[in-house]
Amino acid sequence: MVNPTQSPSLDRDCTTLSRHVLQQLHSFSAEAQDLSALMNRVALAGKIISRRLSRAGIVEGVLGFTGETNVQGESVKKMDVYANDVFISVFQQSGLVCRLASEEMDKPYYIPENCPIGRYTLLMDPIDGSSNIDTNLNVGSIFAIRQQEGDDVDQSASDLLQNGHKQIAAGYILYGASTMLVYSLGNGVHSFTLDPSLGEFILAEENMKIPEQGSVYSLNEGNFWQWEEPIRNYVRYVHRQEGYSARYGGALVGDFHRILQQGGVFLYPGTVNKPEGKLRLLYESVPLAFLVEQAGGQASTGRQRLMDVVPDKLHARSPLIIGSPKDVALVESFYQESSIASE
Ligand code: AHM
Ligand code: MG
Repeated sequence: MVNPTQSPSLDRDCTTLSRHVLQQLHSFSAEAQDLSALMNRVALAGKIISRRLSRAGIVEGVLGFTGETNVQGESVKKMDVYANDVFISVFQQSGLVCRLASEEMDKPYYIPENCPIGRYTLLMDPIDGSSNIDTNLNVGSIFAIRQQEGDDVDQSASDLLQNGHKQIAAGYILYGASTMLVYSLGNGVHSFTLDPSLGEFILAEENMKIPEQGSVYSLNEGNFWQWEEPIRNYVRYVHRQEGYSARYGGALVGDFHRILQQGGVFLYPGTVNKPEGKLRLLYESVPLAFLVEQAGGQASTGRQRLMDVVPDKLHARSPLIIGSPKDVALVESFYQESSIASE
C-alpha cells in the first residue's frame, strides 16, 4: 500500500496559476473556470513573449524598430508588434474575451468568434518599457480585465471609460532575470515565477505586502526643470535627507516590482508641457494602482486617488505616484502645501 504524503515542494510545484485562481475564488463555478482559463491564456502570452525575448540577437524580429509610429506618436519596436499579436492570438477561439484594448492599437480589437459570448475585455500594454530591449534590460507586460457592460453595438467601447474600481483583475509579467507574473483578483497580490523546465508559472509568494515606507525614490530626474513645483520641492526635500536611494530603470514594471517588494515610491509626474504625464491610465497606471492597494500601498495623481480617476478617452494619461503609503502621502503633502500657498 502506498500512503500519499504531502510534500511541500511537490505541492508548490503543483500550485500553478490556473489552480491558484480557482483557490482564490473558492469556487468551481462557470465564472471561476472562465477567469482561471483567462489567466491561463495571459500566462501563455507571457511564456511566448519571454521565449522570444530570451533569444534577442539570435533570432530575427526581437531587436530594433519597425519604422512606424503608433497612435501615441511613439516609434514602434518590433517586439511591441509581436507581443501585441501574441495577446490577440492567445485569445482567439477562446470564447472568453470579445475585445482587447492595447497601447499599440488606436481602437479596441474585436475577436468576432468570441463576441458576444466573451463578456470580458482585456486591456494591456503588451511590452512596457520597450526601449530597454535593445540593451538587454528588463521589460514587462501590464494587463487588466474588466467585465463588458452593454452590447457595444457601435463598437465605441465607451463602457471602458470608467474608474479603476471596475477592474476585476490586474497584473503584470516581468521579463527580468527570471520571468514573473504578479496578479490580483481583488483579494491580495500573488506572484509566480516561470519555471522553464516545466513551462509553468509556479507560486512564489502569496499575499504580498508593500512596506509602509521605503528608502527608494524612482523617477526620471532628467525632467527636473519641467516638473510642476510640488514634485521639484519633494525631490529637493529628498536630497536634503539621509538614507534615500534613487533607482530608475526606465521600465515601469521593473521599477514598480522593486517598490512593491522593498518599499518606496515611483513617480511619473506631469510636466509643464504635458501636465497629464506620460503613463496611460487604463492599461498602465490603473492596473498597478489596483495591485498596490491590494498590497497595502497607495496610488495617486498627487491630487486624487488614482483608482477614482475616470479616463476621458481610451489612451488617456495621468501623473502617477505609487508605492508605500507613507511615501505617497509625503509626496501628496507637497501638493497640499502648494495649493495652500496659492490660496
Ligand atoms: P512605453 O509603454 O512606450 O514603453 O512607455 C512607458 C515607459 C515606462 O515603462 C517607463 O516608466 C517610462 O516609459 C519611462 O519614460 P522616460 O524614458 O521618459 O523616463
Ligand atoms: Mg507602456
